[in-house]
Amino acid sequence: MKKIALILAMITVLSLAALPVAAVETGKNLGELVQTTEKITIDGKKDTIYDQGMKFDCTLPYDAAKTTDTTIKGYLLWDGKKTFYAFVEVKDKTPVAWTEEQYKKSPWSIDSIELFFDFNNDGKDRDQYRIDNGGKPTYYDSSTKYEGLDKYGFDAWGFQKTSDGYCVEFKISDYRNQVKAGGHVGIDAQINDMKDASTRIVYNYKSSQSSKGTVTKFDYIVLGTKVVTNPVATTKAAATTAAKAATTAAAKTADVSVIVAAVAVAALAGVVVCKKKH
Ligand SMILES: [Ca+2]
Ligand SMILES: [Ca+2]
Repeated sequence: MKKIALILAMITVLSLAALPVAAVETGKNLGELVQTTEKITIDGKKDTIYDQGMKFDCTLPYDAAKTTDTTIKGYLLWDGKKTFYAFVEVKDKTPVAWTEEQYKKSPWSIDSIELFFDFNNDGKDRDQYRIDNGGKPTYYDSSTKYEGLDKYGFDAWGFQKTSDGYCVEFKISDYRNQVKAGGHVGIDAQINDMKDASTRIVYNYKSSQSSKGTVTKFDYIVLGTKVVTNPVATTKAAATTAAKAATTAAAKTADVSVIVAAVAVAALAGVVVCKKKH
């Protein structure tokens, strides 16, 4: 019996050794990222399609002793080829004025949002994209880049101030490693929330790995094949036409069921019109 157990153990070891070496990966699967071919305008305003994208937050304090009530709502999509779109709405109760001096010296010490990508999720290279509350983009690898950002995949950026904060929008492409459906991309996000010109509070994406910008701890998204599109808008004119046609049909037949249907259609049209006005 002992011999049989030993042989079985040896077979197990041999079959494990024969398995292909899995690619080195970090983090936890955050789910599939949906794709879209809808036109997205990079202007700091939220395109409707973002509602169907992956949502992300920044609710993990980098330093538990330093907390903030600044919050974000983030949305992420990709185009099925090579480009990622992100829109982030920031509610910042402590806006600190943008200055050229700070921008040149320490652009992370300005109210701003950062996105981190590891395009092939190998835990080696980290791409860090930032848009600040002056609407200025910067990129960081081992030093801050202010110009020629498209060389680092930062294709376009958008910004707008709002009554209670600001919004930023990123268009980022896979300049470093080619991405494709089914591929894994490591991600993180960060708020730099200034309380005054020199006090910075940092929050990161609340992920299980708590990477806080450390590439080896990024969680990852799976680039999905599901395509999302904007819902087809029902126009007021179309609804009115449908209601009229139904009413005419009802008048001709004097059929009670058709009249009921016509009333229902008219009511529906009213609902549609009300919804459109919101
Ligand atoms: Ca937009
Ligand atoms: Ca602030």
